[in-house]
Amino acid sequence: MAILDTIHGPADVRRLAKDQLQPLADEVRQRLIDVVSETGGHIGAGLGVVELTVALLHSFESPTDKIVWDVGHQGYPWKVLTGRNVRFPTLRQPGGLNGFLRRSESEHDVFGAGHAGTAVSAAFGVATARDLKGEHYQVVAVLGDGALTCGMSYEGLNNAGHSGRDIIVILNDNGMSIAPNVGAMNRYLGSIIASPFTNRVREKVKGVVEMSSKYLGHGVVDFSRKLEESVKNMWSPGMLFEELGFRYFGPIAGHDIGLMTQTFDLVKSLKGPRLIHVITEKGKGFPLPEPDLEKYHARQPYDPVTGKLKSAAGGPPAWTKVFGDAVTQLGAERPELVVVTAAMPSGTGVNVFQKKWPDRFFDVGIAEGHAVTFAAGLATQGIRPVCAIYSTFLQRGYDSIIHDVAIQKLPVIFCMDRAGMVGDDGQTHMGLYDIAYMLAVPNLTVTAPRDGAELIGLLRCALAHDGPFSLRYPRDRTPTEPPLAVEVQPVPYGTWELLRQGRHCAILAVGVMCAPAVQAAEALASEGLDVTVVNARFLKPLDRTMLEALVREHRFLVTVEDGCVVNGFGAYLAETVQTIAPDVRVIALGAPDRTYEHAPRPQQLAEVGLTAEGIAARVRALHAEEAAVS
Ligand SMILES: Cc1ncc(C[n+]2csc(CCOP(=O)(O)OP(=O)(O)O)c2C)c(N)n1
Repeated sequence: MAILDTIHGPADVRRLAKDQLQPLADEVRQRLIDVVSETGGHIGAGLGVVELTVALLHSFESPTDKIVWDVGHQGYPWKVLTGRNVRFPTLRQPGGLNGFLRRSESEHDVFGAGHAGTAVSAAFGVATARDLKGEHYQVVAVLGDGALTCGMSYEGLNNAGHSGRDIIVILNDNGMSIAPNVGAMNRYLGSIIASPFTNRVREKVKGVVEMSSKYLGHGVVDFSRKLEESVKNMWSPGMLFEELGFRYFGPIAGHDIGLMTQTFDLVKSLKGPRLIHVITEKGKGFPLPEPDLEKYHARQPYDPVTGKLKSAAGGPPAWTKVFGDAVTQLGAERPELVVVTAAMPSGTGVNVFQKKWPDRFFDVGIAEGHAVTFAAGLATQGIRPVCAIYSTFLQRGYDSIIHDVAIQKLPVIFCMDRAGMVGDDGQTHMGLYDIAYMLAVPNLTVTAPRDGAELIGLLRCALAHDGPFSLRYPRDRTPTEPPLAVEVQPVPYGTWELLRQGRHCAILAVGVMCAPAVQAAEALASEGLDVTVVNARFLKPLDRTMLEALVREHRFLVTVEDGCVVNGFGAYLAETVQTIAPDVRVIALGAPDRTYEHAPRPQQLAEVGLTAEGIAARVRALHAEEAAVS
């Protein structure tokens, strides 16, 4: 790592001779492959932008110039080259570097992210602030072609393009979202790249760049005039962006550092909104004999030489797999069942359904709001859509859930993966908020299964129910091997399950919190404390019959949920209990009101006491308090 060892920040990249830039990129690529082989992480996107990152740091002056990356999952080379190389092996480790970019980590991380489609809006905000304050620097948004399936990216382009402000957008086009990219824009970008005209233009770009270096020596005015003429010739391929108010440059080869630095130097001397289209290869240089583009995206630890995954731990299947298999099996029984996903076919497990029922499967792109309203439209015509979207990303679809689905009581089923503590993706991906936001939606049934069999039973219940319905489950393995869908009966609508009868207090556990709640009760029983445990699988509606029995027989109820405690299930239950049994206390255990750092999920749960020991400790203390009062 001869050159990389001398790089402590962007200034060190800028002082390198041009012929040192590609060797530096090669070292950065190897560094990524080596470190991520130990830590796991989003390797594919980072490998694709190594040269782009070097070129950006060479042509622009971060942190004076502001580079805003979309998502931030491609930010590993950026971290390595902006002073975080020594700490890079701490990536995604507790207390170490985050897997995305964040303001608190470095002055070079202008805008934190994790969700897609925010870069243009954020960069335009920065550019507007610069102008309001009369300052002078470049603002650059870097986004992938996947981000061009996000409505928000167009809202930003529409606003920025019209404003005429100085802003540069770099479109990093690798043809991939996580899965192969989808949609008309994807086809449009593909047609730009494929057209013979574009190939002529590409040659022209080279010509202009070469000419610019010559003219730069002779005077800027002359240069600008000639440049303007030549640049006009390059405009046609990106007509659509031009119509939006951007000057389009490209497409250019995104692994050619020389061409990129020359193009960036040239484009930054111009004014107004400009868009540079670079073509890159996701996962470039990753050592796998068989390219498997989707699997490059995020990877568990692997062998750095062969790229093969290190052996995974055995045990019951992941919730994602149980759901994917179940919805596919149910698809055979229900021809009207379709699946909608927002760019996450394998992440949500529905790639199994996609293979079996391609005509009943819809990947709509990174467009969660659209996914939900599209599903609502399907539901108006008797189709039964299942929306498979991560808890954190469904936040984007909230208005559609209320306005399009719930008010019209349409039978859309929401299956929220990655609900609860999310593990090493960290704060931007936390699935802690869905219980709170879903409980507030009128007409919506809110549920959480405690194991794979119950997930299937709840899906059956959802399909039999004429109205919106949601299920949530975490990024984890299920507690037990699930049965086949044909072997499972629907869960009776609106019912809880009594897991253990006691008398001192009752624990109402949500979904995966049932197992630690039962363990806690068993531990407490050995101390003489007799605790009831209820599987509160319907968070809404509440099982009023069982609730009335519980408040008759217990002095306090403890709710346990893998979600934010603010406005969670405990708060919802307390609102009812205070009207039917004002003397009964409700104590809510969940994630306190703060953000959570990346760490393994068990560690995150332990931190907030959502373990058997944590629950037992709280119940023991509450019981002692109660005993002291009475
Ligand atoms: C709102 C939202 N939905 C889904 C995701 C999951 N996700 C992370 S990266 C990604 C693909 C992004 O594709 P692109 O912008 O082309 O970047 P690339 O990975 O190709 O570099 C997706 C779907 C997300 N981050 N945010």
